[in-house]
Amino acid sequence: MEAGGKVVVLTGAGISAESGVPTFRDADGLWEGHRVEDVATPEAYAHQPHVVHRFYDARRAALTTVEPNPAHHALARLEEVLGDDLLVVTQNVDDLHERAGSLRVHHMHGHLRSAWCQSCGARTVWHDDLAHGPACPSCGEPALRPDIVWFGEIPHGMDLIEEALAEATLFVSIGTSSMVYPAAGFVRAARLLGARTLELNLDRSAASSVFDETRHGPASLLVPAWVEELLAASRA
Ligand code: BV8
Repeated sequence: MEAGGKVVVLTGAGISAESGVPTFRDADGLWEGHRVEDVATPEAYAHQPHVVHRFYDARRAALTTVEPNPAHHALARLEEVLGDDLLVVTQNVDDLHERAGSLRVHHMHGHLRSAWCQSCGARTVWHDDLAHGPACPSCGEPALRPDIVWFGEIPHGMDLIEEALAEATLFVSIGTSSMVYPAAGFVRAARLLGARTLELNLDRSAASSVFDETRHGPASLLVPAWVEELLAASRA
């Protein structure tokens, strides 16, 4: 990567897999025993809020049992050097990038540790359960839902992401099956806009053929190696 280039990194569930956070599709289509459409859509929440809340309450509680892995730490190290020239766009709703020290992280699909009030719109940092209908700290209404972008809902910050892709000289996708849009389309946009593209994933994804380069292996090995390679090149 030439000096002064901007890097956009897209991460998916695969970067957190070695931390013990289950991925979506490695469990043959069932996700923690649920079909995605039964727990990750506004319709599911409208029809069976308790099932959806229990699904997210369990995942939010599980965050206390997992730690960032070397892949998260490597990206935080990269940010220490690149600063504003690095943006991590994550599809993940865990907080492992932040707990590894990354500051420039954009959660396009929301956060497990945030509650979104459907009465006043306030978003509140939230570590506990929501199924019992706690009052919104801002308006007092028992109208808190998981602050998650479900299927059929619009991801956060699409203009911010498109702007970052337009400025990127390098786009790196880590640990995603590239099955869900619009995230799965970012590599095509990045290529069209002139960036080099690299995929780091355990195995082939739906978009592997679109990347300039694809490396297969566990993120905890591939990501630190790639970061060291990039930093060595920028020092040369
Ligand atoms: C939208 C939050 C409009 C939930 C998530 C028909 C065709 C095409 C598209 C559509 C269609 N019908 C509907 C759509 C749109 C739909 C979509 O794409 N559906 C898919 C299923 C076809 N998308 C939407 O609805 C989105 N909204 O389109 O709005 C719009 C858009 C733009 C502008 C205006 C309007 C909203 C989608 C968001 C849904 N929410 N997450 C929650 O977490 O509870 S999606 C969820 O699944 C993730 O966030 C992620 O985005 C997605 C895919 O998951 P991955 O992260 O890739 O994980 P996965 O398990 O699939 O893969 C893991 C990978 O890691 C594997 O490749 C594996 O090999 C690898 N791996 C495993 N271990 C390791 C590893 N790699 C490295 N190391 C390891 N150790």
